[in-house]
Amino acid sequence: MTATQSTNLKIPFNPEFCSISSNNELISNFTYKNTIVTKDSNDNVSIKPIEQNYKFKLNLKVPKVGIMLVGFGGNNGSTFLAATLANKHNISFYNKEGLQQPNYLGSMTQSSTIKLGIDSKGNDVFVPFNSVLPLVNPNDLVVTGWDINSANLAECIERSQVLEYDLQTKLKPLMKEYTPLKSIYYPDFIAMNQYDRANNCSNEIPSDVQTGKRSYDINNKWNDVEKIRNDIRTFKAENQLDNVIVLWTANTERCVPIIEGINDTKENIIKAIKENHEEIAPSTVFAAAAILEKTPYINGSPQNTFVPGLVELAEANDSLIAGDDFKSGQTKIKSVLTQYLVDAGIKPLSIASYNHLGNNDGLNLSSQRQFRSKEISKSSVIDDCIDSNDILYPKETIVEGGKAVDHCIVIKYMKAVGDSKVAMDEYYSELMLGGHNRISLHNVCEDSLLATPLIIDLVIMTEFFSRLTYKKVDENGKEENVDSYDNVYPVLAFLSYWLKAPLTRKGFKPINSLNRQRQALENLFRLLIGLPANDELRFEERLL
Ligand code: NAI
Ligand code: DG6
Repeated sequence: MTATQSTNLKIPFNPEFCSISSNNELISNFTYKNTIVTKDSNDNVSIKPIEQNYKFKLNLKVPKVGIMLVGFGGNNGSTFLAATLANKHNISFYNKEGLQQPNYLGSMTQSSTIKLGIDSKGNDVFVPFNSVLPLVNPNDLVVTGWDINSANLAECIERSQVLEYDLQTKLKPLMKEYTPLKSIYYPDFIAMNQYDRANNCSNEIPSDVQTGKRSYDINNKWNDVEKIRNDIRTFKAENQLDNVIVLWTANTERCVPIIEGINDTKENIIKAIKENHEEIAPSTVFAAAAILEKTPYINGSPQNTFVPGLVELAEANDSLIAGDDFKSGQTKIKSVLTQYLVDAGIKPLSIASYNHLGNNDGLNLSSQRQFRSKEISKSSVIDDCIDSNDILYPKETIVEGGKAVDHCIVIKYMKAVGDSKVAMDEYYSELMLGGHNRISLHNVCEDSLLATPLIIDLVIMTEFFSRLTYKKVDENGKEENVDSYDNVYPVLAFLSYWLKAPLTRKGFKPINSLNRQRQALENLFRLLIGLPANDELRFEERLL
């Protein structure tokens, strides 16, 4: 089978399991197989294989997509716009090594490959990730966003000190045309050291004539939701967009307590917004507005925006959400390294993670309550790995509330290093017969250049999931819903690869291990073109 000209598929699909509908949709049949494992009180294991047939439908038409970044003028927000413009306009630039071409290194969708199969000699054949199924090209994204600070985006790239000087100079004429939309500022949620930035807020009250001090209305929160909803609708209409995605890359907020009657159900959270409850944060306002507009909302920061009431609201509105906290440098390595150690049967005893950074994110995190949000999300990333091995970590040896691994997170603000965050980690593990292994890492994470490609991937994959629908089919081939397909479940746990503390469906534990997260994405793409899940058996080589 070859890719036909009537579709925009570059890679052929397997016609045994797939077909193209008259509406240019890829229809794929797949049998999902798993095993139910039970253990009795004597630890005897029994297994029961299970199967479920599914029919997937993917709209192959790539829509025109807009992205609205909350925190547009920050290091990530401005680097995101810069990257898409530099690539779109093919802006090359000089650094001390010579002429550089724009690229999307660090973006899995743009710069990585998937194993498709083998050649006639049995050797692996890889194809670009973004060639398997039609995905939005990041160059085509229409970009805007909100910021509490009014600097235009040319000023922002200068302030953030992320990009090479020559690239900044070449981008500035394009970037000065972008000015952030007014945002919402409730001072209690981000560090007080951000107060001076807040000069672009729709909830600002005219300043005190005597002190000149700015103040903000925190008692009109439903009005704030309506303002954000209106911004989304206006952006969509003015740019004739098919889809808009809202992504929070603003300062880390403090976490909110989960309070019965306030943020525990969809009805209560709407009521709490309308009653201006003090635990309604700006990120709650943005998320609620996006969900009510049925606009996907992604949380790139660690605060617990997705309280149960907001998740319920997303479920009720069938609106996609994903979070929390971009998984960029230190944490990505941690999830890979810990998995290596534990899967090798080596027992990590302690992980000490220190960082210092000198950007505005670091300044905000120098405040205890905002640091605490980050500490929680950074701490959770080894949980599934530890849970997976009860030879190393027998459940009965972990005292209630205790931790299997001593894991500490330290973040310090050091202005001098700017966006070049320094991450130092020590992994101390137990080896055979009382031996010990100490691995020390010194990792300079150019923070925004690592995080921005993740934003690109999150947006592109969220758009992809908004085109994917499915239905169940019984063993006799009878479809669950004859006339319709369902949207994927609103909490997009498929995006866990890019997130430190993946939000999951209630009752399910998150998957943190990077390889498992990536495998899920690869296999989903494969099944949609009618290929089996990848395995590494290589019988061509290993069996005669
Ligand atoms: P930044 O401090 O440079 O940018 C944040 C921007 O948000 C600022 O321009 C600020 O004025 C704005 N802001 C604050 N409150 C706002 C509100 N209510 N509405 C609109 N704008 C608001 O920070 P950076 O480096 O861009 O990071 C952004 C977020 O992403 C932080 O929460 C950070 O913890 C998170 N993050 C960053 C990673 C990275 O590697 N850069 C990785 C993981 C998460
Ligand atoms: C200090 O850790 C600042 C943070 O915002 C991080 O830079 C960010 O969360 C990225 O962390 P990591 O662990 O994924 O590199």
